[in-house]
Amino acid sequence: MAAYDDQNIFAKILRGEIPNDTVLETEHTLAFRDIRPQAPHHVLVIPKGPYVTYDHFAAEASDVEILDFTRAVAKICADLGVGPVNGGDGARFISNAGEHGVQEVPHMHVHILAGRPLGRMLE
Ligand code: D5M
Repeated sequence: MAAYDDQNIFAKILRGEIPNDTVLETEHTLAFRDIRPQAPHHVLVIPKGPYVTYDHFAAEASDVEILDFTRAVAKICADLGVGPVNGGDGARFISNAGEHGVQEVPHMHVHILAGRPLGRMLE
């Protein structure tokens, strides 16, 4: 596992050094709109802690951080009206990790994409 690089762009957003279009902020989680949206709704959800990838977060974050993160995802889907559990049309959740996952920003994040049919990703 590569060490966490606190100069990555999401770390700068968390420190308030770079502006962001916040959708939701909780004690342990921040969500903001992606700067290069691939769908009408494209939100990035990040833990505030220094985790590089999804598996790093899942292995090392506290139960409280993980619950806060997952409930933030649920709230964003509900607020956007896209979560099928609330009658929405659906969404896709993606977390790119590492070199083969083509992760650009080395701070754990989940993309929420919604607002249009997204097509099949896996055959
Ligand atoms: O993708 C990282 C994502 O982060 C990519 O969709 C662009 C987005 N990005 C990069 N810089 C910013 C800022 N400053 N605000 C909002 N969104 C940003 P991945 O390949 O999953 O690492």
